[in-house]
Amino acid sequence: MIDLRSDTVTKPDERMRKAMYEAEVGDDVYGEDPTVNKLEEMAAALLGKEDALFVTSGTQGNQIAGLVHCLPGQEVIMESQAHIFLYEAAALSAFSGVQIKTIDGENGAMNPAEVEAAVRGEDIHQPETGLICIENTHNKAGGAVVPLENMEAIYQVAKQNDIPVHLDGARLFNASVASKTPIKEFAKYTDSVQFCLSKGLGAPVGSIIAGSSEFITHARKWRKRLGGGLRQVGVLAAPGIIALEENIVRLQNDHANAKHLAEGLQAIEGLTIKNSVDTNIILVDISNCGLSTDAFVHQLKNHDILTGAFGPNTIRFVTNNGICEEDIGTVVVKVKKIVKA
Ligand code: TLP
Repeated sequence: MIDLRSDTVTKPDERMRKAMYEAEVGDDVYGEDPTVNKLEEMAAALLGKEDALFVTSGTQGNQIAGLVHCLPGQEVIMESQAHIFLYEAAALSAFSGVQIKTIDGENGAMNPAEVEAAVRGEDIHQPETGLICIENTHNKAGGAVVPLENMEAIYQVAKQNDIPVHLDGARLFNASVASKTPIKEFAKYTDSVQFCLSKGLGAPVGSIIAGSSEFITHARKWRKRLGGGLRQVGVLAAPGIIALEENIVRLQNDHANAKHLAEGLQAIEGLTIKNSVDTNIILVDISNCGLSTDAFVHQLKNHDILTGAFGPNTIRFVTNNGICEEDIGTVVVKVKKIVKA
């Protein structure tokens, strides 16, 4: 199987499994797991934040950020296709008790002037704006890199209005590698950051959230409340350390493979590439190829290729650690075959 459904599907390689086996562990709820502590220190240093926390998933990281930053009855501003809005089962409303105000972005980037206009004023009828969320890279915009200048401008709006900014950086390292910008630069325009170890970086489990020491103290408490205090969890942090030490640079292979795949698919009559393919995600419009999204996904599966529907007439292909250059050629040949049939 060539699995292009997501970059979440990668399996830990031998180095990671060895590191898991050999990991020194302790009770992380007491702060005594040396492997977790090392991972958190590494992540905080990479992001230029005071402290960091290992959490179970990207969703948990984003939700903890909401819980720390917001009070029930507040409103959170984010882009209308944000993962937190579309794919986290309304967790922000369920846990933090907030409502979400969406802004349509361009390639995942919100216009700072529109963000400013969306900030609530002093009116008894209105909620307070409790948080602004940015997503980088932006999944629904096809792994688009939200430009640093855009993040800076939104951060300025936020600071002028005394509102914290959270970055859903599930794929922040893809943004960093693609734009040749140190991850710290992106983190500079945020009060909290979440990034995933278990996507392109190839670890089997986990995310990091980072911010000020005070933010992480509160985040640690919320993680415990949510049942995310995981005892001898160094066995899961160990592959995260390998991910940060060895797997960041290799994201450029995923990006190159995505570019090649997009070129190959674009040349097939009936298919249109919808996004600029900045990183590892390709969105393909199949409305002119005579197949429904379900039929397209199903037929590719019959040819040992896994993809996913990602909106009306749209198929998402995500390159990842398990995909090599040769696979790209195979996929193009097989897609051509089913589209022509
Ligand atoms: N994204 C998954 C699905 O949930 C759609 C994927 O296959 O792309 N933020 C962003 C931007 C994400 O893309 C994801 C996962 C998350 C947060 C949540 O991470 P996890 O799955 O670790 O909870």
